[in-house]
Amino acid sequence: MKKEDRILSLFKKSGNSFLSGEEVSRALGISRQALWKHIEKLREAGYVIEAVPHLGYKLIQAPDKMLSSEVKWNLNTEIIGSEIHFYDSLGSTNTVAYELAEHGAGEGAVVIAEEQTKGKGRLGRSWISPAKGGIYLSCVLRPDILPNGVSKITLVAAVSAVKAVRKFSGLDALIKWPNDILVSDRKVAGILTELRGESDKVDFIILGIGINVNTARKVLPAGGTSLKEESKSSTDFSRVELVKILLKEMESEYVKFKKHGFAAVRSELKSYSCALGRHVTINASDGIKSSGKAVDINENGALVIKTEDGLKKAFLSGDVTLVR
Ligand code: BT5
Repeated sequence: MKKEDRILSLFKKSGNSFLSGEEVSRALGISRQALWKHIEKLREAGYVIEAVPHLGYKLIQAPDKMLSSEVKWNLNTEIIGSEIHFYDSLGSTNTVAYELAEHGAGEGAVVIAEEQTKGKGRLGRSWISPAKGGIYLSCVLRPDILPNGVSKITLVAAVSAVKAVRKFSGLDALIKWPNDILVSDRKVAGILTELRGESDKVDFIILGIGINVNTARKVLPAGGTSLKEESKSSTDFSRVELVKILLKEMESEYVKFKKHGFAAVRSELKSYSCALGRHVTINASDGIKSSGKAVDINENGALVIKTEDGLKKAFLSGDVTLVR
C-alpha cells in the first residue's frame, strides 16, 4: 500500500479525530519530515487536512474524486472490484476494460474514469460523460453462460444499478427494460454489455454502467436527467459513495445470479420495471416496430408484449418507448 493510502487509512480508523505526527510517523516507519511531504501530496490531491501544533493532523474533507484509496476503503467485495483501475480521462471505460480482459484481467476487474471522451451507448450511439458529472465504470465478467444468455447480465446489472440509486438517493428509480434506469420517466443511467466469445462459449463480458450523478440537465440529451436534478439538491452528491454502493450491489446480484440463476433476480427485476402494465412500442434490432401492453419479462429475460389482436410476442433485445 502506498504511504498516502496508509495515512488515509489511519485517519479513517481514528474516526476523523486528530492524529499526532509522532504516532503516524512511527506507524509508517518514516521521519516527521517525510510525513509532512506525504501530507502535502494528499493536499495536492484535494484532501483538506488541518495541522495543529501539539495536536497533529486531522482529515477535514476528502475530495469527490475517484481515488483508489477512497473507493477501496471498506469496500469488502470479493469479486467485483477485485482490481480497480482509475483514470482521469478515457475514450471509453468499456474499451479499456475489453483490452484488459484480452490480456487476462480476472473476473471483477473494474475500470473507472472521471470523464469519457468517446462514451459508448448501444448500437453505435454515444454516452455523454462530462468530467465530475457522473459515474463511468466497466467491469470484466467471466460467467459460465452461453452467448445468448448475455442479455440476462444486462438485466442483473439493471437490478444492481436501480437498487444502488434508490439506496443512495432515495429516488423512486425504475428499470426501463432492458438497460435504462429512469427517474420520473427520464434517463439517469444506462448499461452497455459487450461480449467476446464463440457460438458456444463466453470468453468474457464487459459490463459498462453510466450514471448521471451531478450532471446538469442542459448538457444531457433530451430525456436525460441526473440524481442531483431529480432531487432538486443544491449541493453535489458524492460519486465515490455511490460507486461503492453500486459495486456492492453488483456483487450481491451477480453472486445470486451465478449461484441460483436468472430466476433468483427475475422477480425483483419485474418489481422495479416501469414498462410492465404499460402500453409500449418496441423497436427490435431488425428495425421492426411492435406495440402492445408489456405483460412480462420471461425466464429468458425477454420482454413479452400483448398486441391489440391478443398475440403475445417476446423480445430479447430492442428499444422500448413508453406510450401510456
Ligand atoms: C446506453 O445506451 O444507455 C448505454 C450507456 C452505457 C454508458 C456506460 S458509461 C461506462 C461505460 N463505458 C462506455 O463507453 N459506455 C458505458 P443506449 O440505450 O443506446 O442509449 C444511448 C442514448 O441515450 C443516446 O443515443 C442518447 O439519446 C442518450 N444519452 C446519451 N448520453 C446520455 C446521458 N449521459 N444520460 C442520459 N441519456 C443519454
